[in-house]
Amino acid sequence: MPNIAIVPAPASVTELPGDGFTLGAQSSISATGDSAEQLSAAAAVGEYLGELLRPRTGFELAVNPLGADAAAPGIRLVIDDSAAPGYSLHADADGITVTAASAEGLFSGVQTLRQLFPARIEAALDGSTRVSDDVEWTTPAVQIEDAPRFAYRGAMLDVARNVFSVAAVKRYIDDIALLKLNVLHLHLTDDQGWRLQIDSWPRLTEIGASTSVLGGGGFYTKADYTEIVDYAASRFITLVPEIDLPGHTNAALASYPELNIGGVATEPYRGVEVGFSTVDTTADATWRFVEDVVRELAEITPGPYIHLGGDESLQLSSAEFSAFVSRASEIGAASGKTVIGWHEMGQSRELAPGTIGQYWDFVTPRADAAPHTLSFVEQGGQVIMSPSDVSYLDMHYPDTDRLGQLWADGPTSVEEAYSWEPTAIVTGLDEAAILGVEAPVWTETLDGIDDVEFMVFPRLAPIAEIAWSPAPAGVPGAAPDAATRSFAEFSPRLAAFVERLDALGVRYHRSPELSRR
Ligand code: TNX
Repeated sequence: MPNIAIVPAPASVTELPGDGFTLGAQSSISATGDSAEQLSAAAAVGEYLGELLRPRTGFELAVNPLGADAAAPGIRLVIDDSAAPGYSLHADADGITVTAASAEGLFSGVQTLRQLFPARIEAALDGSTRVSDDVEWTTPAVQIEDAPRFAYRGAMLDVARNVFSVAAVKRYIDDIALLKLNVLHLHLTDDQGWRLQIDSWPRLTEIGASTSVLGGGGFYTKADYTEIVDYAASRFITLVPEIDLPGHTNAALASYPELNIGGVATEPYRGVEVGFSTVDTTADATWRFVEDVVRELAEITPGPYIHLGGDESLQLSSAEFSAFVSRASEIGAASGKTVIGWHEMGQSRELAPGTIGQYWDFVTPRADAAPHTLSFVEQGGQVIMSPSDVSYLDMHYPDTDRLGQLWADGPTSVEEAYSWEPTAIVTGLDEAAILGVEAPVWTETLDGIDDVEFMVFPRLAPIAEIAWSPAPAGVPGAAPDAATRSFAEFSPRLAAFVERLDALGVRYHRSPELSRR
C-alpha cells in the first residue's frame, strides 16, 4: 500500500523528507484571503473541513478567519488571487497549507487533505465508535499540485424510476463530493414518474408523481428542490435538472390528455420498457407545457444548465423529432440556460447555438451516434461523455446480478470503468470539444440510496479519475511526462479509498477486483 494514496490521482505528488503533520487537540483551522469576501469563503470551507474532522477526533478545531498574511498553526486555507488553477497543498510537521485562487479550488484541496489522514478519521461517532487518544492523526509530508482535466465532472441519479428522499440525495451529494465531482444531474421525469412540482401544470405531480417502478409515488416541492440545490452548492456541486422530452413522457401523458396524440390520457406506468411514449409535437398544449415547465424550472435553477432529454424517441419520424428538439432547445436557451441533450438531439441541425450533447452510446460508436455527437460541436457546443458500456453504473457487476441491467454490452467491471479514454471514442471529438464526463445511474432496479451506493461504489472512483486526473500518455495534448493509465497502479489507491467508504458507512460492492491490503 503506498504511503500516499489519493483518488482521483492529483497532477503531481512529491513526498517530502521529514515528518508530516499531526492533528492535535490544540490544532486550529485558519482561513485567509485577499478580500473580506475571500476570507469568508475560505472560512466556510474551513467550517466544512472542521465538520468532517471533529466527530472522530473529538478535537475542537476552531476556525479562525485571520486576514491575509497571517501565519497560524494547524491547517491553513488560503485564497490567493495569484494562485494557479486548482489548488496546491503542502504538508509538513509545522502544518498543512492549502492554497487556491477560489473557494472551489480550496474545497477540492480539502478532499485531497481528507485522504492524507488515516481512513478512520471519516468514521462517525456512534455507540460503537468512541473518541480515543491512542490514534495518531498524522499525514505524510507532501507537496501536491493539482487541477482538474475536465470542467464538468458529473454523476446522474434517476429519481424518476424510483423515488429518493431529499436526505438520500444529500447523502449522494456528499458521496460524490469525495471524488471531486462537481455536477449532480437529476433525471426528474420519465414514463414512470414526474418528480418536480410545476405550479402551472399541477396534475403532473397529482397524477404523474403517483407511481414508480418498485414503490409508491413522490416528488420534490420547489422548496425541496431548492434545498437540494443549496446543499449541492455548499459542496461546490452544480445541479443539472433534466426534463426528458419528447419521449420518456408517459407520466405527463397520463396527467394531461391534451399532450397526447389523439387527446386521450394514458394509464400510469410502472414497467421498465423504453421508447413507447411521446408528446404530440404539433399540439399547442404541448408547446405551452414546454414553455411553462422550462420557465418554472429555470426560475428555481441557479446553475447554467438545463437538460431536455431527447433520448430514445422511437414514436416520431426523424423529421418530427428534429423539429421538436430544435424548438425545445430554443425555448431552453431563451430561458437564459445552456441546454444539454442526449446525443440523439444532434440529429437536428438547428439546435440553439451552444447546446451541449451527452454521448451515451458504446466506447465503439454504433449507427449514427458519432455523427449525431459531432453535430453539437459543429453547432458551437461541446459534449459530455457517458459511454454506457463503461460508465452506466446500473449495469451488473461481473460477479453479481443482484441489481441492475445488462443491455449495455454486458456487465461492467471496475477495471472496465477505468479503462477508457474520453477523446478516443468519437473520431474527431478532441479534448477541447469535451466539456466533461458523467456517470449515470438509472434506477429501474434500485430501491433507495443503499442500492445506488452498491452499484456506484467502487466504480464511480475510476470514472472520477478519468474526469479529474491529467490526460494519460498517448492522448493528444498529454504532458510529455504524462503517466500511462494502469489498473495495476490504480488498484492499491482504490483499496485505500474503499477503506474511507467503510469508515463513512457507504455500502459499496465488495468486488473481488478490489485488492486487499
Ligand atoms: C437507457 S441511454 C436509458 C434510460 C434507461 C437506461 C437503463 C438513455 C439516455 N436512456 O432510459 O433507464 O437505459 O439502463
